[in-house]
Amino acid sequence: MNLPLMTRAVSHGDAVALRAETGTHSYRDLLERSRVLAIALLGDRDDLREARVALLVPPGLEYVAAQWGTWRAGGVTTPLCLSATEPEWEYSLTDSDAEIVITTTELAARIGPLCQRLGPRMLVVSDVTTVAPRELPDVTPDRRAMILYTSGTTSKPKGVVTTHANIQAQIESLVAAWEWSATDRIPLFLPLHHIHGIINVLSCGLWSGAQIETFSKFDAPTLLDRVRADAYSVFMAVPTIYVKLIQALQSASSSDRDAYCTGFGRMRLMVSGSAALPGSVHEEWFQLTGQKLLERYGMTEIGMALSNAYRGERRPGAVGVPLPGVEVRLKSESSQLIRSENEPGEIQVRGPSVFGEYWNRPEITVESFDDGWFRTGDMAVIEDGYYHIMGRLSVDIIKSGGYKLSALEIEATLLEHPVICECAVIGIPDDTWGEAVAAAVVLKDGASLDIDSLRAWCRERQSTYKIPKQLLVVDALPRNAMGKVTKPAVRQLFGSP
Ligand code: MLC
Ligand code: AMP
Repeated sequence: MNLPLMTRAVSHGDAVALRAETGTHSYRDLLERSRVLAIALLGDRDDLREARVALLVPPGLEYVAAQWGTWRAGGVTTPLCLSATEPEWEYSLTDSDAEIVITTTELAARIGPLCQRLGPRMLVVSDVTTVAPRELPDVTPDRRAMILYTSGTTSKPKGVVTTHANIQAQIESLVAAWEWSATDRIPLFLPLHHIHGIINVLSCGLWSGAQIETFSKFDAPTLLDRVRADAYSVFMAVPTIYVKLIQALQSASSSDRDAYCTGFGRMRLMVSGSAALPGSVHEEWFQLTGQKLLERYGMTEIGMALSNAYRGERRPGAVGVPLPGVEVRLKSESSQLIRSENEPGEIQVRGPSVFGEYWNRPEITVESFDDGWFRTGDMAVIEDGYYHIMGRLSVDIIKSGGYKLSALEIEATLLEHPVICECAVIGIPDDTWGEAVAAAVVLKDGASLDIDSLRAWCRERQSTYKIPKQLLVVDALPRNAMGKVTKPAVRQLFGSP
């Protein structure tokens, strides 16, 4: 066993790794279950040699067994969104050319027909109980480990490929900066097809020998009861979750609120990231709980890059300084290196945690790097030594509830609607979601469309967070002299700045 995540698990032994409604599981359990699954995945092969293995498994023992089992067998995990629609799963399975789909008894009925149609073998975790012992392959750090799908400035999501070495660098940087230890206890309610849940919570926790309590989804009342019981020392969430928790605290009785806030106040670290944390939320959280949220900045392609200080200043509205092992620079629009404060530029990142390629997209990969530095597409400025995120270079990227969405992908779906002939999708500011999806559409002659019927139609095709929350039917979309839709003018149609 040569992957550090697993060799470290050996030393954590009988310590509790996972806690769930169904019981607790030690590090030894994770190793045993992943060993058995690795052997089942291998069948008569000696090494999966980077075959893609899609995971459709809820958070918990079976997820870790599937992830570690794939890695130990030499495969590449492609975690799928549990709430995605069939067309979205089909896209990920086809694009990654998945050979195997690991799932659970409950989810097998939903993904089974797709596997039959597309060809990958389906493996139900609980069906694998005993296997004949055998050697597992040597998996070197330079090998591909994971493909995460991320939306961007192309219509369809791209697969971000990280190696075991990238993942290790991402973990080690955060473990050092935020002082993770085996005494930590953290809740995991974020989805496990994105880096925030997979690396920052699950992998950092397991690397450190900590205890992770898994939930099938975010549910404020359940979580608050556990916080009141002092179940956690560390907490990580997207801004939307802090907004929802503030709403829940405000509607609780004053004695319950005091007990929950005391629980939050006793944690050693609370982190926010994946989207901008409004200063007002930072302040309100501090007033309620006495906790200064630590905001950090990251991206699927690079892991985490910038962070406020664990032991120093946590400045509202800022994302701090480069994390250990990460190099960050700003480049101006005219491609000049920015060397002074208060001058905005694009964030570019270099280091061992940065991914190497988009899956099967060599040209986009090349375009995404500037002399070895990854071009994030995010603009920032340094003020008094701390980076501040100013926004994104592309108007076509929307961040909603911490999910990155492509306006172009949503537009492509809307154009399949029988009465829509033109459309423009933008993100508009939203107090809960950060940004909400809004669509301006031109309809076919004599047709009509309302938001509820559009949402119902979209539900068959796209995950809920991609579905427009606002709809505006217009006679024509605003266009420039070249005939291109002008998104700033579309924003004005929605009364958005
Ligand atoms: C859900 N709803 C939305 C929405 N998402 N409405 C508008 N905008 C959105 N984005 C609606 C649903 O349609 C539904 O409405 C209702 O809200 C409840 O849906 P839900 O799915 O049950 O919501 P909930 O479980 O409360 O989800 C909220 C959330 C979730 C914040 C827990 O969005 C989440 O887990 N976000 C985190 C995503 C994440 O991990 N991102 C990290 C990416 S990595 P109705 O009408 O049907 O009731 C990354 C790098 C980095 O960014 O730096 O970390
Ligand atoms: P994803 O592609 O889903 O990994 O999302 C990464 C993007 O989330 C980044 O490129 C940023 O635009 C955004 N992001 C992450 N953290 C922050 C933050 N603290 N503040 C503002 N934006 C953030």
